Amino acid sequence: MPATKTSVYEQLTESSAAALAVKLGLFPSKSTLTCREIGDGNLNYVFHVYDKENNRGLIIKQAIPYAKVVGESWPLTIDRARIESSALIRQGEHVPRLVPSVYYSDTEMAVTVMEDLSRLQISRRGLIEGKNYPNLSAHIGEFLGKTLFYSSDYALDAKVKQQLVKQFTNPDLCNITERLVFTEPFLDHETNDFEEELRPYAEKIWNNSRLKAEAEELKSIFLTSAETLVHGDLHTGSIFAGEHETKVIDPEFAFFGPIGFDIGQFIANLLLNALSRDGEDRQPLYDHTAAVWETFVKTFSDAWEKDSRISCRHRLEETLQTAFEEAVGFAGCELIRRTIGLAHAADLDEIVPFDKRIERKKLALEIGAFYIESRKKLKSITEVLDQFKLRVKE
Ligand code: SR1
Ligand code: MG
Repeated sequence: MPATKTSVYEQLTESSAAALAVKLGLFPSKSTLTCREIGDGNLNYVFHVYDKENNRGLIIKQAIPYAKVVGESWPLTIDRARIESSALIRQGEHVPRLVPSVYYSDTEMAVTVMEDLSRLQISRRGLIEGKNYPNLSAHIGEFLGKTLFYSSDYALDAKVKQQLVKQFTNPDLCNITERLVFTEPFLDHETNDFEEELRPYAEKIWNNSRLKAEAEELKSIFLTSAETLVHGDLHTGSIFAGEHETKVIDPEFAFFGPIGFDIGQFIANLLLNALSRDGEDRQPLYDHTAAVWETFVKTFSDAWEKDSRISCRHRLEETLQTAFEEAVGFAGCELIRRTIGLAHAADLDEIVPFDKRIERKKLALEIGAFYIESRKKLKSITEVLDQFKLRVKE
C-alpha cells in the first residue's frame, strides 16, 4: 500500500520534483538525477525523474488548478489527483499487470508518484506510426471485464458500493465530459474546433433533431447510471503499449457511470485510427475492435459466474445487452467530438494531404451519427464493423 501524506499545494518544477523523489527515499540522496517535464496531455504536469547510473526512473504527476489546454480561465479541482491515485490502486487490485504501480500519493500537493513506463509508448502514437500491438485488445478486454465487474452492483455489497460512489464523486471532470462529449459538439458552440470545409457536415449534425435527442439520452445515461467505477477517459492516449505489455494510465476522470462508457470510448479511438489508414492496413484495428468486445464479454461473464451476488445472477445477458447498445452510442459521440469538438485525435488531425483528412473526418461524423441513432438496432460487434466498412471503402 503506498504512503499517503498531506502538505500545502505548491506547483512543482523540474528541480523540486527531483528533490521530492529523493526526500521520499525513492532514490539515494547522493544520486545524480535528471528530471524533465514530459506532460503532453491536456490537464497536468508530468515529470520523469531518472537516475542514469542505476538506470532507474519514476514518474511524478501533478494536477494543476486549471485545465492546461485552455489556461487559467478554466479552473479545475486538483482533487482529480486523489481520484486518479485511488482509481489506479483499486484497478491494481484486479488487474495489477495492466496498470502502473503507485509508489506514493499526496492529496494536498495533488501528486501521484508511479512506475516509469518509458519502455512503452503511448498507443495512439504507436498506432499512428503503423504499429499494431497484437495484445492490445486482449489486455484492454481483460482490463474492462475485471475492473467494470468488480466495482459494480453485481459484485459489491450495497453499502460498500455507496461508500465507493462517495469516494469517486468527480463533478468537475464529469462536467468536462458532459460538455465536451455530449453537449457542445451537438451545438454551434464556441469551444468547437474544426476546418471550415467541415462546417456543412457539422451543421447537418446541429440540425438533426432526432440525433440530438439520442445524444441527450446518452448524456442522461452517462449522468445517472452509476453502475460501476469506470476509467472515464479510456482513449488510446490513456494507454501505454509495447509488443507484449499494456498499461492503462490517467484515470482522473474515474466515477461511477455506465459499463458501456469505457468500452465505447476505446472502440471509437480504434476506429479513429482505422480512419487514418488505408485498405488492408485497417484490418488490425477491425480485429482489435471485435476482440476487445469479445474479451470483455468473456472476462466479465467468467467473473460474474464466479463472484456475482446471488440476487442478480439471472441478469447477465440483459446487462451485457445494455452495455453493448450504450457502448455503440458512446462510441458515436466520441467519433463526433474528436472530429469537431475541443479535444481532437491526432490520428485524424495528422492525415495528409488536407483533402484526404477532410474526407476521413466527414466519415467520422457520418459513422458517429449512425452509431448514435442506430445503437438499439445493431445486434453484434460484427454488424457495428460491417456498417463502418460499408462507408469506408478506399
Ligand atoms: C479540457 S480536457 C479535454 C479532454 O482531455 C481529456 O483527456 C479528456 O478526453 C477531455 O475530454
Ligand atoms: Mg488524460
